[in-house]
Amino acid sequence: TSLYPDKLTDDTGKYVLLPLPYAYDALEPVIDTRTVELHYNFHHKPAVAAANKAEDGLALARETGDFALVKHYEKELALGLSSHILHTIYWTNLSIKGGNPTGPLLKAIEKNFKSFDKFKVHMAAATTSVEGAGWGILGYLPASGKLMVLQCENHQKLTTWGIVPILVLDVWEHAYYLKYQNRRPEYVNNIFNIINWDNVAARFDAATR
Ligand code: MN3
Repeated sequence: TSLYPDKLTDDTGKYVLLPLPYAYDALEPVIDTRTVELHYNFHHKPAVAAANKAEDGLALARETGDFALVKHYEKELALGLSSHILHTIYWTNLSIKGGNPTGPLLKAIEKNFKSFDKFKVHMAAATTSVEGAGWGILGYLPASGKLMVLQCENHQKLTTWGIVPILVLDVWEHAYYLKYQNRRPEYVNNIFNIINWDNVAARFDAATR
């Protein structure tokens, strides 16, 4: 894991779907096997294809000079690529081992949120109250040197340009509905038990290096 720990593209620049870092059932019982299987194959995977298709469409537009569909492809690219980036972080953010942050990441959380518990309440409240489908995001903004909690609607709205997301919690219904139905707060509360804080710390380390 180096500066940006996620491999989003292959050597030709095409976006690629990495294998999940664990088996479909590895997050049981917090996230059930079927949800992970559906989430990965029918939500993350098509986003990768959509991002590639959008880039192809834009390349063709540049070639032909016909930009009639430019708005369509720019929107598809923002949606597909943001989905690919966030899902790639989400999978690696999770591990059934769970735990708590330590070291420089813990220090930064305490500096920005007073305590880990206060951060957790803030992150859970922001994530639970995302309007519709979206994400709760902990990110680092190099320009201010601060960790921040963000809400993200869909995959691409309400972002803060330049922030480096280091912990992302998926609250699209596909991420929890089979097991939790409308009980989003229960899913959000339980997911804190399976955070891979070593992964979050590696991302924090890379972002602040
Ligand atoms: Mn999702």
